[in-house]
Amino acid sequence: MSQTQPTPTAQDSGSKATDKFKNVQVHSDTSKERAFAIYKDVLDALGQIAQKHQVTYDEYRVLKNWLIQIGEYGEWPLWLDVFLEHEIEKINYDRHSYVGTKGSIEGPYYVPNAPKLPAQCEMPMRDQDKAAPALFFQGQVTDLEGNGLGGATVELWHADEEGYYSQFAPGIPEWNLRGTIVTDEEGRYDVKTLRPAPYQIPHDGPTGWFIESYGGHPWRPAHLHLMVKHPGYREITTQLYFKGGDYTDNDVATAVKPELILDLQQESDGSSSVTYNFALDKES
Ligand code: MBD
Ligand code: FE
Repeated sequence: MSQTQPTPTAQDSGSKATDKFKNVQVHSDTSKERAFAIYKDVLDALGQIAQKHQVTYDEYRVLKNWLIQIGEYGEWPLWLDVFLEHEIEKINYDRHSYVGTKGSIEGPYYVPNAPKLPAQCEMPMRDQDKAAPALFFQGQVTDLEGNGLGGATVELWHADEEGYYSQFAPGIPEWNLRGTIVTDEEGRYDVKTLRPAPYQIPHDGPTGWFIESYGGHPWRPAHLHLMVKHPGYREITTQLYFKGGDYTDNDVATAVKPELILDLQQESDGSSSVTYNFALDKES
């Protein structure tokens, strides 16, 4: 018998993402001059947009209401990471001359300090997750010359076969499909997980109303989230996608890069396997 779980809602996942974010200390040493310059440009741009489109009072009140709702639903982490984070990621990548593995957005559902797993491992999962098609994901973390980085950590997190992330939907074990894989002496890892499905961002709240209002869709392509770290090297936050998968060329979050698309080898038993290596730039 399957157990009845409370249905996950946008409000539920949103407020969890907001609560988690509020627990992180955030700080920026932005000068007053720089803050003023940015605020002024934001306000000027908003004013110009209002002028250009001759925004009505009804539209202004709808905007005000929507801003209030997105806060009350806790959906600022969701909306910002879906619609703005990719620009911030690009700016901060292009500012350097990185040549290692490409990054992508973190999204709202990262949780630090996932339990450590050995280089060869299976992701923590429930029996129902084991019924989904398995994905054997292996590779090596190296420096730019290809030398293996032993003891590097590969934090992996992704949605289950129903599209839910542990700690952001009810009834899922805390660290389900989350782990910190520690590479072996040669920097290698070899992990068994499940192949995630295309993912609908929560769309029964204000982020969904926003998308509906312009006739868009709330889908992201199936993806794995990763954070790769080794002392002395640039940390990489990235995502991996699947060649030929739905929405790979039409991601609501605009976070797909060609270098991050996996070409899976399909096995006869329905499982698939792939090798992906991470090359880390030296910390500058
Ligand atoms: C996700 O899983 C995600 O990766 C992003 C960027 C936004 C919402 C949900
Ligand atoms: Fe995600």
